[in-house]
Amino acid sequence: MSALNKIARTMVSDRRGILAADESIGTMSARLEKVGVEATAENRRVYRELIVTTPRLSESISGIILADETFHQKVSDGRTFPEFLEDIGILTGIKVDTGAKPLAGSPDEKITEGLDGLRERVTDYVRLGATFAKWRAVITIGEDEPSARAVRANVHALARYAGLCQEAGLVPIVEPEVLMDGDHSLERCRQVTTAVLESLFEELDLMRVRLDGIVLKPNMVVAGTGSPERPTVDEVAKATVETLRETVPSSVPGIAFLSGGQSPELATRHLGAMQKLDPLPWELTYSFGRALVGPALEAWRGDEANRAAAQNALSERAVANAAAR
Ligand code: 5MM
Repeated sequence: MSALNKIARTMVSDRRGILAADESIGTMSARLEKVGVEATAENRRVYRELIVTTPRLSESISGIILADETFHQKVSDGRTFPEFLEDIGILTGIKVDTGAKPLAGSPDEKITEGLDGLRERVTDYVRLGATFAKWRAVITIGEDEPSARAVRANVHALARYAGLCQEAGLVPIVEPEVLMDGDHSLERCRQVTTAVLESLFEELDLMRVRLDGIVLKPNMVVAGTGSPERPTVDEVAKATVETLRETVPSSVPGIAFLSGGQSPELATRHLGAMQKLDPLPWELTYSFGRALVGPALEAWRGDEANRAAAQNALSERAVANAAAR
């Protein structure tokens, strides 16, 4: 077993999942302000410390994805976040993309940037304790979207990123997110997700990315948030697993879903229903952001007196997702 494959397997096995705590400064600041907390670097640090010090977190969480700011910050006892995570048995991941920007020629679509200087940056992150990385591409569904341009540009960037990570010894989480925004049907989401994943695996192959050393982080196949369609949990589970069976080679060790704006409970129910659709050639787990930490942030609201309640809210989601697996 290669070192990359070993890390990837650790990330997705033992019923554990990956916590996405890598909100960019802008996103994290907006989320803090929404719950009445001033958006300072120190408050972002305090909030992230609350998350990582949740009791028994490592029983259900295998890895935590950090943003660059948090990666270089320290917990109260002076250890860096990567040092602290290593001590409690959780792998450190790092978000290495620099965000989704408007795509030239398609102003309503996005291309994720961050390839310039990436070889040097990933080398530094490895030296400071990272074992895996994350890059998120965003694909929009609309009347004329996604364009072939947007899909090709994004899967190309994902594959280049994945290759550079593997070269440095980091497992790349490859995240092509087909957004839930819009009034499209579940069937349309399925078609777009299929096309994006087919294109992604062609590009990963072209760039000589070792599939046994990645973790795929896709969207679930759902109807758009503005669609009148309300698919059942079983319908979403079936459409998602069928789409993945058609497109994801069995050499990929694990698939860790994003939640994409689903409620925490619904995301967990979808994950649970998929486990029953045997045989699954890969581990199916989660790498939720909002669906894991949303209730904790609401409970905390910046008040130290709410610390235990917030950590309980996170534990509850983590344990529920472990049980769903
Ligand atoms: C935690 O949010 C991540 C970073 O987003 P920004 O760079 O926009 O702040 C995000 O990439 C996240 O890891 C995934 O989208 C999954 O999160 P959800 O909330 O969809 O499960």
